[in-house]
Amino acid sequence: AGSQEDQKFCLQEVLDTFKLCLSEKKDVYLEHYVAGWRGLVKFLNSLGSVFGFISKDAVNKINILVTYLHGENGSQYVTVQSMVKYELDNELVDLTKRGSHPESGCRTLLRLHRALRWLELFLERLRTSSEDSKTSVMCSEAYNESLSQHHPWVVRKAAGMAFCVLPGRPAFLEVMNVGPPEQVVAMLGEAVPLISEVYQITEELYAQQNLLDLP
Ligand code: 1PZ
Repeated sequence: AGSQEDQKFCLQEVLDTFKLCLSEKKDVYLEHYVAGWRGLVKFLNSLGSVFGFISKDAVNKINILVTYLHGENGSQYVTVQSMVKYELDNELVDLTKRGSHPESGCRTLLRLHRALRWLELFLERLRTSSEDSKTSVMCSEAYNESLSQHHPWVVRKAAGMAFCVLPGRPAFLEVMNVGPPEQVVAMLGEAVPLISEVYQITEELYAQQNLLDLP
């Protein structure tokens, strides 16, 4: 029963984990990347059970990556860069169609990576929006500009329905547990560039290795 408190989302926490993501050489630590996602899932769950099908998929992908990270080859999974190199060198990735490695770290992370772009676009809209803006509109605009391109019609339809029940902007900012709206906006001003940097670094790595369309 006490788990409700433990589950409480705090934007600061997510911001902190994304800050920890980048090494000095700008490698992305998988441990913190995954922790950032865990925080986001907590937030999603606090918005209600309509989002269950989304958070379930995210949790499933987080768990796949954590299993690699804590597995016998865990040392190869410390950063996204080392994961990509290890999996490619050892032919552990299905490159063109699904085969013997349907749950590679590379393809699993790619799904979260695409969702991170949605998050960046959405949070930037939220940050710059006026008090009476609709979160559902910001959310679906961000989705249509990013993640939706990778989703089949049924998923787009279900996502669109879920967006409709998002709380209004004031309630939404409240759930972030940061304080008054101005403070949330300030924190978003810090969070969005960080998320964007992590996204860009991963995007460039995947582009270089031709991994952006992994099945
Ligand atoms: C605040 C409102 C939250 C809206 C979240 C917007 C994203 C909508 C995504 C809908 C995903 C639906 C369920 C899963 C679909 C999967 O098919 C795909 C592809 O994976 P594959 O089938 O190839 O294994 N999964 C994804 O695209 C990953 C989606 C992760 C979404 C995480 C959202 C976290 C939200 C944080 C909120 C602040």
